[in-house]
Amino acid sequence: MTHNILIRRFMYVVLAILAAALLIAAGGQEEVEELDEPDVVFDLTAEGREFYIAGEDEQNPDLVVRQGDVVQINLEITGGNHDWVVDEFNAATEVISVGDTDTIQFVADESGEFEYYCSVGAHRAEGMYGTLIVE
Ligand SMILES: [Cu+2]
Repeated sequence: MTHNILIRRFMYVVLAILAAALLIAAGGQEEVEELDEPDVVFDLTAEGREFYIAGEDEQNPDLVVRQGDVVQINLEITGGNHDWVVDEFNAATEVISVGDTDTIQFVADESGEFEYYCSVGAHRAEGMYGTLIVE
């Protein structure tokens, strides 16, 4: 009897240690996603087949940055489901819905003109793209 109780207590201790280790591992992974200090930030909204710089009227505006910039995109969806993607920099937000936001960062380490677009459905073919200019 006493022997069984000891084994049971031992198992509880082992389980508690495993649970603590899992919590620590999970916490460590979240820290990896911490953001750098950006050189340039764009607050974008998306609805219909257009991106906008928040508060401005121009549809799918040129986004201009300097080579080497840490670029931060804060995307807010104001209609439909969309994401924001630039293939050449492996930059892509999640596909998100009305009222949701997602933030990504990437380093614009190559100069030139690159297409940013929405990868949802046929949005890109229907005109939901613009130009990221890296000077
Ligand atoms: Cu879209």
